[in-house]
Amino acid sequence: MTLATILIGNTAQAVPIPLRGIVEGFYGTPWTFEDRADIIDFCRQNNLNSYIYAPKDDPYHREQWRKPYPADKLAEMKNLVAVAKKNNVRFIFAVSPGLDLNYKGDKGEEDFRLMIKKLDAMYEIGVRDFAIFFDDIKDKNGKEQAIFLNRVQKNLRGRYKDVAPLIMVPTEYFYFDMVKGDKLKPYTKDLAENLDPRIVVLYTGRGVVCDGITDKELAEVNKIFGREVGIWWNYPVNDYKLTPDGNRNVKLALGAIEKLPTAKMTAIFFNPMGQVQLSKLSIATGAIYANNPATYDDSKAWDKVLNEQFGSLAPYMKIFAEHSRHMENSWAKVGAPDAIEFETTASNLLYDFGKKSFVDFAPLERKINEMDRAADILLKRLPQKYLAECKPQLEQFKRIANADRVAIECLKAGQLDPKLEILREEITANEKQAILSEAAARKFIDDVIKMFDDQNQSKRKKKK
Ligand code: LOG
Repeated sequence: MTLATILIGNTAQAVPIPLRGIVEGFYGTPWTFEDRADIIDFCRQNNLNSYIYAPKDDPYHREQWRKPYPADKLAEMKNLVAVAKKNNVRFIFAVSPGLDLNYKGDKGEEDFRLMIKKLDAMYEIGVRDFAIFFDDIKDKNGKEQAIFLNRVQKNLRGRYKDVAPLIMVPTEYFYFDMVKGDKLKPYTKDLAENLDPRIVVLYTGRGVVCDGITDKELAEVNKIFGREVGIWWNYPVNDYKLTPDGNRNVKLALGAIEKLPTAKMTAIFFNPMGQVQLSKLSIATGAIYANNPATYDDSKAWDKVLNEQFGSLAPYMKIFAEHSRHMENSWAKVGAPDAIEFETTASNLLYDFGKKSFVDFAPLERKINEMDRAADILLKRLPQKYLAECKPQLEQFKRIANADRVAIECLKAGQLDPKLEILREEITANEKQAILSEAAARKFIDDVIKMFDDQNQSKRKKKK
């Protein structure tokens, strides 16, 4: 310890997570090479040291993993690897061979050879970090996967002294899928028992997309695998919020990273949205976390990053982002609730309505006006690179604010204006491409319409 570090005094030293960065691991249109170069530069600026190349819908990464990259793609990759090197960011090249990988016999030997050939080609263009992922596949042979990975690792590290330990994702990659009751499921048991202890295992938490990981939960999974596992964190990724017609990136995850462990750990990778620029908001908070988990404060980090990234537009961006940070469906749940203050103000108002002689609409009206104004300003002044990624959502935000205002007018008038139902139809139609504030500002419209419907129904009943 130097004198300087001692003199800093009692303030705890920052302990960054050794491997920290981004995993381009989502379904849907992969980022472009320009996007990736930009995000690697962003990594350097935010002291993130790794980028994993693993776009599910790059055929050469998964469905046709055996095929070598054609010359033009390889040239782009080579450039990117150079950009990463210049920025001091590890470029981790991943293959997902599990859809049809053979382990045994001649086919097994052939596939092993093809995998090595694929990775060798990447070594030649400068890649020194490799990953093999087995998520989202049917095959669950833990032992064979382990043998395969051990062999790949041994082969590469045998020939190249400068290759980092392999990184892998299991087929049972979230805790609730690894166990049944208090027992390990056979796949996880076989994998954990056979996998070279130097290979880095990534997992996603108790679920695929879940509301945080505690130190205790992480310790449990470390125990299962007999090593310090790393985290593949599924926020801000938004590929699973599917609309009926299959749109993937309709809800933007603009919140802060939150609820992650403070205990020492080995790696964390954030899986981003298809929207590369807007992913930087939550990932920059993740970078603050990853550089010092023990002192991380999500709401402070969020404010800091909003200011850094959006300058004078930060207050408006914050209003918008507050309504677009919680991600939830039947199996996924992550991110702070949307617009908590709006929600409580609106529910209190509806609770009071009809019970009290005086209801104060002003607080909610103020919020609605702020939303409307923020949407206008952002639509007008947000730089094009951001606007290109959130115009439908901003327009939807404005529609919702507008309908909320009409909903309040209805409450004041004591009757439902058919206009509100028309506005809601318009919003519903646009939910094919833009969703936000489902449990707050968007919900208020439904709540008001329902309230009048219920009233009318009970009136009708009374008449009968
Ligand atoms: C995939 C990932 C996807 C994410 C969110 C992992 C390890 N794999 O359910 O590619 O982006 O969930 O939809 C996943 O998370 N599978």
